[in-house]
Amino acid sequence: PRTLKVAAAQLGPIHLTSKREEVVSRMITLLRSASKLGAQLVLFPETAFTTFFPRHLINSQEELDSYFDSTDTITSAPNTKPLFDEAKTLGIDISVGFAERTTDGKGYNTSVYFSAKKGEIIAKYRKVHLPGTKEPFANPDAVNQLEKRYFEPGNLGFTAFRTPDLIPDAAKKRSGIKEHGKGDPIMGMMICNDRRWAEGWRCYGLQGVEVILCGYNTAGFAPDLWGTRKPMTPKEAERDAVFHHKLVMQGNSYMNSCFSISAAKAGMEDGKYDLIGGSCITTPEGHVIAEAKTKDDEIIFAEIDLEDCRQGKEKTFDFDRHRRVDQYGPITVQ
Ligand code: CDT
Repeated sequence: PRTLKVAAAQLGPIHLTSKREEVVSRMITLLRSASKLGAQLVLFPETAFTTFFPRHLINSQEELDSYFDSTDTITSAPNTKPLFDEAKTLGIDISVGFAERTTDGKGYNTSVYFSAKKGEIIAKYRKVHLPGTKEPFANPDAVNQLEKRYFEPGNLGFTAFRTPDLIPDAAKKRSGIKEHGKGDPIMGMMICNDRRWAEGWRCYGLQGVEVILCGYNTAGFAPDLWGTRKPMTPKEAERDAVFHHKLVMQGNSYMNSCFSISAAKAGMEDGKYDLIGGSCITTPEGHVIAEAKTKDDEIIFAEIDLEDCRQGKEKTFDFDRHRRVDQYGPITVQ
């Protein structure tokens, strides 16, 4: 077996007024709980260090900038470094989302993968599918999602990467996945809304992905944003939002024969904006094997065997034998 102990670190609400130090200290507490379970990899949510600020119209550049970080300094800045230091100390790889500001002033909704053994970021992903609008809705009670205002669409593609140092060499030799080389895990990151789009999953699937990592902030009730067949109460809408979250994680894991780990920022942020929970771990057969019980800080943990990806990759979804690309042209035409 190629066994991996993995966890999603769900975060409860973070507010506009929350202090970074407090958030990072909560994240470190979660990391320590995961460590006690033996976790080798912990996934944190989208924009994990702050409230989900794109719901607000922020006109002050200074305030807006306070929600952004640079990839160059995320592991060394005083208010984020302690998380990466702790990961290194505990020997746990982490993947974490944050709003990224580049040196030329562009904004991206980004997540990085930090290797504990290497002590550095080894992969970066920028969210491709940015939901919502550029301008706020006229309805003052609407929940806005101004990601198109604050972020550029991601430009790094869906690039799978190998994570070194997680699987013992002996187990790797027995892996037998010829086309995937030595047997180090093949991972891919996506962020929130991306999980609803089959195309990103398939791009990863085609690279032999074994574990998808997806952090999210998903509004439980946002009738101006969500398309629903009939009006729903906030409770019904939230139930539906959790259903659709799990539906896409389970369905796409199955169709691409991979595990998936999803981590929510959950609960009532900024006084009145409720985010769903539902962080979970799914198998290549599409089953949920671990799931959040709360909408607060919580570790969702599972021991997985990457060899379980083989059944699907070599049979039902053996792409080399069964895909029919000559029929798929419309997918990439505007
Ligand atoms: N953060 C994020 O991408 N949230 C979206 C909300 C949907 S807006 C229509 C999501 O897909 O969960």
